[in-house]
Amino acid sequence: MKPLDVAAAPRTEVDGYFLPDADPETIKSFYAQNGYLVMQQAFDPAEVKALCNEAIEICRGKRGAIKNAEPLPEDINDDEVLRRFLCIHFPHKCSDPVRDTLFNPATLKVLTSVIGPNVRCMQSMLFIKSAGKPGQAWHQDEDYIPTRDRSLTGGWIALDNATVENGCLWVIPGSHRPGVLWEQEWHGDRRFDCSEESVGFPYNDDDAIPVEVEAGSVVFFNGYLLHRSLPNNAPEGTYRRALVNHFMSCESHLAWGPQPEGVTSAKWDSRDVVVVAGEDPYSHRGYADEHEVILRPDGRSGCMDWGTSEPRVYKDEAEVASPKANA
Ligand SMILES: O=C(O)CCC(=O)C(=O)O
Repeated sequence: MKPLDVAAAPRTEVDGYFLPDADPETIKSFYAQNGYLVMQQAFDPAEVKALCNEAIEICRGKRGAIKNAEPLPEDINDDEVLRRFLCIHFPHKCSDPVRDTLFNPATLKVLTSVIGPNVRCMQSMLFIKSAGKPGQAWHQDEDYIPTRDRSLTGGWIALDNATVENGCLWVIPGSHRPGVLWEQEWHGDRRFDCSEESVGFPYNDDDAIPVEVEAGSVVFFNGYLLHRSLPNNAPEGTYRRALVNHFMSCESHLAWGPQPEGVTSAKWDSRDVVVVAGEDPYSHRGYADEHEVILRPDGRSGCMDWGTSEPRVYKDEAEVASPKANA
């Protein structure tokens, strides 16, 4: 694929790149086959700028405390603030401008085409990824957010032009189709953050394509699609910011988050959700507030296994600890 030429954006000739007036059936059919698509110009430059400014307010704690974030000195500038954060989960729960992105018209058009008329959001993630920050190894989002009907869909809003150099998303087109959740293991690779890596799948890096996009585009991807991002190797002082919202059908249960006591897995349905389109057949169950706005570890101060809390060691740390064993 030709590298992103920002001056020539939007892309009109490249498969999988659409504009908001696209035919919903064409969107649906490309997505069913490939497991991803790009909706260009979903957000205009003023909206993108406002979201970047809001990201600073969130990081500064102006929208409420961020769990696991260290207190910030009062006198540091915006760049110093942003460089301290890689990814904040659930910003839609503290910020109205972030929550408003869930209702973006171009986004709803794609979601109702690829999921169905009734759609809810359960998660958002604000990636800052300043120069030098790691990416996330190969994974499938349903590893983390299990839907019953495989309707999980990420909507990755580019807040900067996302390029190979600054760590755009990479996807393996069609890798969602087998419907298999591949095993995951610790990678020990400094290019990536603390999340585990999917292994044992029948594709290799040559099957992957970079999804370079202009700021304001949204990359949509299926919860079974293998995807990853590499570190931001662009010059110091630059960012690859993205706001990712996760959606699913309202019909599916969502066994995610803290399992309520006395509720079987079959009946477990997290109600910490926002209905963004259509109707929720379970609205009589009410809605909850379970998840906190939280900073995700980026690996700088170590990683641990989310299940066992055992420490995870990067390969270079292991080499320092036992240089002879690795000689
Ligand atoms: O933006 C990134 O670097 C990774 C995002 C991602 O993998 C995801 O949203 O699932």
